Amino acid sequence: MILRRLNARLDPVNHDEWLAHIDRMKDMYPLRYDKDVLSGPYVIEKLYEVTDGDAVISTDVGQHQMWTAQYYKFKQPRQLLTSGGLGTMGYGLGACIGAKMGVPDKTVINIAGDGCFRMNMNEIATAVRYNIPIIQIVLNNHVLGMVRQWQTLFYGKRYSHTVLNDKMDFVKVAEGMGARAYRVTSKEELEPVLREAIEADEPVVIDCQIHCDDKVFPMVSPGAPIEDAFDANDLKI
Ligand SMILES: Cc1ncc(C[n+]2csc(CCOP(=O)(O)OP(=O)(O)O)c2C)c(N)n1
Ligand SMILES: [Mg+2]
Repeated sequence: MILRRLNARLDPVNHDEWLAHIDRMKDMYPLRYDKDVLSGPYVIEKLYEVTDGDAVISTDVGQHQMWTAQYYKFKQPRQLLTSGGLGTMGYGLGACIGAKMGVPDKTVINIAGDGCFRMNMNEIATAVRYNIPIIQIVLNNHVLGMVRQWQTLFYGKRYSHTVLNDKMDFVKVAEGMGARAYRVTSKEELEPVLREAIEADEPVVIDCQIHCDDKVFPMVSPGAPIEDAFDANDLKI
């Protein structure tokens, strides 16, 4: 368990001590992911790189939201628009369009999962109608990944209502609404597509195909205290 053995002797009001502690923790438990394949963390890190960390980012709710918070190193207040623990699937695209209206000179991007994008993707038509050049990235794992992760780890892999195995083609749907659209299936394809999207003066949808069993760590078991956060090493998976 990550936190329990480290928190014990910290002075609750000594901020320097806590910041040093956080640095120690980051050294001991760096965020890790498989660098060989296209993944949510890879997309977010590349996005950070090509936008110089200056984009305004909105998210929906799920694993993609956690990866965004973990891997995009936000520099300014109000640079991340997310519904946080309220968990409002479908929030991101409308927030993104609104943000772009507010800061038209900035690159404004919504990071959604495929489940969340299904909830309000019709708003791409709104962005096209008013020519609001937002970027919509869909981290498409073909599952309700956040719920699937729990079903995998705590519910014996009983995948109830979390597999989105329909024939949805987000590229065709986006093009049908008049947006420019790309599908990205490998790491190599990502960067040029991101650069084209940032240069484009029109709404863009990017469908990034990632694996259905990628997970977000660290996490906390149902009912457990935050001190019992664990990561993949604790599970030996
Ligand atoms: C309206 C609503 N329904 C259900 C949930 C529970 N929920 C939280 S995350 C999630 C999965 C989201 O799936 P997706 O958008 O594909 O994101 P992923 O976790 O795969 O990145 C669900 C169903 C919720 N937060 N809001
Ligand atoms: Mg998903």
